[in-house]
Amino acid sequence: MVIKKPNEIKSSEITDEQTYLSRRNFIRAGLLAGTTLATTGVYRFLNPPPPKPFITAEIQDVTKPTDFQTTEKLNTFEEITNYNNYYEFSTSKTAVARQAENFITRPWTIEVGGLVRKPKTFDIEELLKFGQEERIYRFRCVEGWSMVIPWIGFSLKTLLDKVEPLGTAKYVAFETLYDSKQMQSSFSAGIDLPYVEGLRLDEALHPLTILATGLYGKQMPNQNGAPIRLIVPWKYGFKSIKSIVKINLTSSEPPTTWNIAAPSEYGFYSNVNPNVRHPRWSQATEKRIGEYTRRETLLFNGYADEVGKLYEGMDLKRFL
Ligand SMILES: Nc1nc2c(c(=O)[nH]1)N[C@H]1C(S)=C(S)[C@@H](COP(=O)(O)O)O[C@H]1N2
Ligand SMILES: [Mo]
Repeated sequence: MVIKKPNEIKSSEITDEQTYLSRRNFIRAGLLAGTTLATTGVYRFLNPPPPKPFITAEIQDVTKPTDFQTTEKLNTFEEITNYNNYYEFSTSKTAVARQAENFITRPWTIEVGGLVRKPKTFDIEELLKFGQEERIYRFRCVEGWSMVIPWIGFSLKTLLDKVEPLGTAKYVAFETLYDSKQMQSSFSAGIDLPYVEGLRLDEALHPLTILATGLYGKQMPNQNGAPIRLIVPWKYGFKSIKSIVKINLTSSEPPTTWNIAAPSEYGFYSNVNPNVRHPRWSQATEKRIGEYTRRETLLFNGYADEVGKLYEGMDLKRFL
């Protein structure tokens, strides 16, 4: 196990807690005194919970296609599973793992419908039998931090092909489970729940877009969106919706959680773009978790060769 030096923990906790506070302040400012939040932040910074191991089953028969690898250093399992955004469980990144520890993910189904020829409800056990591949992707949160994560999963296209989208289908809408017995309220989370997201159909069908069922060779840890979540590596992390129970094909652009929460700050597209500022901070650089200096953020998170074509003729400063 990696034991972090105390000063290492402190510097990252300070930066990240501040970013987290500033992201949430839009909605909380009027509800709670800033000092309450600041005190919580200081408390968490002085008392970071220890990383704990999460045991999930190995996934068998994972192939490793050469086109989806990277030579960049991977983030550790400990980093990936103890620094999370999953507001249904907690708005503190370091508390999500513990809060989601007992999340029940069996039985689990995804209902796929809307503008399709063959609507179908898929059982998770069936989805886990779709050819599982390792996909090592950069992952960039809109807050300005990033990781490199060895996901396991399959192309979303594999699933969409089975339901046969109609010609009128132009978008794909996704929904996370909302269970008030296992999750906190929308009020506590500060965002509307259930969490919803969406993609244009061509984005959803792109070979880089996956439904992830695990990471580091194991089934998906609860805090990372068990048992199955979306990964769209060229978009800000909030597009990568967790613990999906519904997929709906639609003719018009579906509503998305962070756009509903703060429409002037988060758009439908949310492609990683160093040249377009968030209204309250620059997106030109990012902090790779585990590194000490910030690095340059890449257009489309470094996937411009693969996905640039999807946005030809679109003004990226307008379609946020
Ligand atoms: N249902 C749901 N999905 C979610 C979120 C969330 O709060 N709820 N957070 C998003 C954000 S902001 C990020 S950065 C990623 C974080 O994924 P990770 O914890 O696996 O790194 O999940 C995204 N998907
Ligand atoms: Mo994020």
